[in-house]
Amino acid sequence: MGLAPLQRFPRTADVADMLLALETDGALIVDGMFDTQTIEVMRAAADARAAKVVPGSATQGLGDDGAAFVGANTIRFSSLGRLSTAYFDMLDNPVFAALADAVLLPTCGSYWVNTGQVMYIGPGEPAQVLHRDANNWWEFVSRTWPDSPEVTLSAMIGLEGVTEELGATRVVPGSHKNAEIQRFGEADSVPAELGPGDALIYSGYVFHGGGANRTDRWRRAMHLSFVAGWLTPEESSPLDYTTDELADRSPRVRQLLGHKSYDPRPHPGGGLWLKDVKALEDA
Ligand SMILES: O=C(O)CCC(=O)C(=O)O
Repeated sequence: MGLAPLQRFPRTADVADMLLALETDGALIVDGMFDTQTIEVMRAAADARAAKVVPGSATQGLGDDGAAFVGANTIRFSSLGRLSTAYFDMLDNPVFAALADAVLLPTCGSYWVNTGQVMYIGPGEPAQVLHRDANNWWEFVSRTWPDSPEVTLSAMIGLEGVTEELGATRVVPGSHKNAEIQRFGEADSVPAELGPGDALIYSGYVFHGGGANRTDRWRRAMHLSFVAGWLTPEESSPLDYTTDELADRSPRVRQLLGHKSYDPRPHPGGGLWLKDVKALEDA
């Protein structure tokens, strides 16, 4: 008997029900989380940039292993707000905000963008190794596992219809609770098929990975993730924009892109990411 698919919710569903699915399975799908127009604009901008990116040119900064992780026939790039303001609208998405607040704010005063990254998987690309995103912060996870609190929350967003055959992200339901740091195989996983604007939301501890692309087309999707404000994000997004360029953006977008300082409250500790010993917004 096959594994049950991930639970799906409309974007209007009760956030408490979505959080229950995240707690149970480590992942869920929100149908229509992003509106069609935003996705179309983002996809057009991503397509234009993708045409100039050499497949396989990304690395995770870890030599051969890093290159294999990101894929030899996969196109990846970030700095998405430089391509389209649709990216800023995506950062302000109210459903993702509600989920991220509930999951991350118990362990931090605020969180910021970990990475906003286009991930176009090319024809014939094999499946990516199943992994946990939170292992980016291994020094923390290895010292706290299996009681590690969530420090990161991710979304994989369809920029078009993404089927299993096209390389839908594969998720091992329930693996965020696996006390052993254990490897899983494809047979343990289910594909997170997405329509345009649907989002797979997943825990930093759930095993997942890009699926094999068994078609002759590119899989067009993008990843957006947040990380606790006291951890270093994967991408240096704050360097992409000047403070002036973000002046008209919402306080949330400025915070997410590192143009506000980190206030630990209600947790103890001092401010971080300051300038002249003052909050950036007051400096
Ligand atoms: O492309 C995908 O579906 C997943 C990619 C991923 O999980 C990653 O690179 O960390």
